[in-house]
Amino acid sequence: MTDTSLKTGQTPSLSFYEDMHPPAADFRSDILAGLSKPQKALPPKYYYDEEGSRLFDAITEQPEYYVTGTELELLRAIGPELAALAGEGAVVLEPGAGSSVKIRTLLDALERPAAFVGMDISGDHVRAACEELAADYPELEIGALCHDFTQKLDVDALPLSEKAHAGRRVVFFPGSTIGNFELIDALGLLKTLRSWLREGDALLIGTDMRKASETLEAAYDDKAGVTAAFNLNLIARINRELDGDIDADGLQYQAFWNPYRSRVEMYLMAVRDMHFTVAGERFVIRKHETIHMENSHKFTLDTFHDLAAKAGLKSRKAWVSGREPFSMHWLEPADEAC
Ligand code: AVJ
Repeated sequence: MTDTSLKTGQTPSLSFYEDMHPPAADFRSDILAGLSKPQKALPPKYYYDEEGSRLFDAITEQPEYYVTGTELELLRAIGPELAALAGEGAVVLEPGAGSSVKIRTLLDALERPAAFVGMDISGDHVRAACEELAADYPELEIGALCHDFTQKLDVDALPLSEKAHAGRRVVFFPGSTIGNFELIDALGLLKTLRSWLREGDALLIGTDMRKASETLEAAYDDKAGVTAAFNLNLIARINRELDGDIDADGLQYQAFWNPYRSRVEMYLMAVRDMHFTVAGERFVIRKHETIHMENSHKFTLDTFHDLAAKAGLKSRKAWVSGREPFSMHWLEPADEAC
């Protein structure tokens, strides 16, 4: 993209970068707490070190993992409708700003968006991602926020231009990330996102849908073993960073569809009794005992709308992919909402 407004050699810069100093995650105490539970469990947010992020990108390229490709295809297909709903000069906010291909698809679809605000718990990550975006979208006001969901956010107070503040806010939350939260926490997160919206603003959110168990179990346990490697990478990270000696060869990855809770549950199961040490603490895992790694909830249009309604959000429009069912929702604040 050419841009005549920039002097040669000048790097396109962000309109703002603000570090809200989210509470630092404590890898050591979170892992020790998880391994000490009666049902061992590890927080999925720790998957994403450098190797973990690389492995996740590789997951999205596996033929069985339909999620990313399906969502992107759907997003492209509904672009004109999104443009009509958002109107001209919209402000897009993306919490957990990650896959730049999705945000670019949205920005390209909209009619002269006024601003983009990326937010992430990692300041370095969100700053780099937004700077890259700024290089390609010189017309757009772009801000980066180091922030997490547990922190209050006053969108009115962000240092955006008057024009941007006047545009419709579109909070973009793709990837079915909402599905990784326990339902009670998903509800809390939806309430938080709802609190950023004024009347007429919207939450554009992607949610994966219920489908055949074979399809789901294959998507979360690909033949090439990338999802298994993604899970075992967290064990390697624990061994490396917390001076652990867990024998990864004694752990077997398993994904299963739990229709009663409408979610894929991911586990590492011990194939034999194992004693191990992490950060100086001793643990035992018995043969067939599991470490719960992650959940990925799947919705129907109705179950997701019911959840959204509890958060004070009503559905204006929903789209379902023609391939594997995956949905995008345009939600607006309900009048009677909190
Ligand atoms: C984080 C929602 C994109 O649940 O589909 C994929 C995470 N874990 N394979 C999902 C994941 C294993 C993924 N998302």
